[in-house]
Amino acid sequence: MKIKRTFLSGVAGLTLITAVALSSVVALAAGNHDGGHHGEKSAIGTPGKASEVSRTIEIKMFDNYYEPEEIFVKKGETIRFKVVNTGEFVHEFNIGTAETHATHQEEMMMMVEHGVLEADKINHEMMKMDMGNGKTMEHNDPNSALLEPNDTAEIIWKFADGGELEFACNVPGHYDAGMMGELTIQ
Ligand SMILES: [Cu+2]
Repeated sequence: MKIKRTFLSGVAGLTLITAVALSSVVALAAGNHDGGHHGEKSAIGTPGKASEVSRTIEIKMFDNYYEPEEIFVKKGETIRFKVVNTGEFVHEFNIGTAETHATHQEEMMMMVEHGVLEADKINHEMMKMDMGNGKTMEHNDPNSALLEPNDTAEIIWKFADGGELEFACNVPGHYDAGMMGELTIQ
């Protein structure tokens, strides 16, 4: 048992070193070409073209989970997501990473604090308000849809060749309640 564990941790250690080395190369490359934020977006994927859609995946939102609970896509595949909120609360379908979701949850907490987002209602007019720094709380990122009960949305998304992605609802409390799923690129 002891030998096995040492062997395993050795392999894990090597993998970690390789991963770190690779990710710094990727980070450098991204930094050279298009800078931080954009590089981060392209790791998630990019908005897709309708003409390149290979399949449609229907996503049902409930309080507080999705159906399906997991999504599998192919490298570089363009998917049309048809999202419907069958719950009684506002929900989001957002394609990202654990990291981008954490950041987004803070922003959505701010939306709740400002009364822009209520449990079952989105105050669209308030979203357009200037926050005093030229920024608004508008919520129209191409990788996400924020829906009131019975609302539907369509997202066409082209995935990259890899990455550990998650789809999630960043309405405060929902992610922690389990409203997220793994998105695997095969
Ligand atoms: Cu939700």
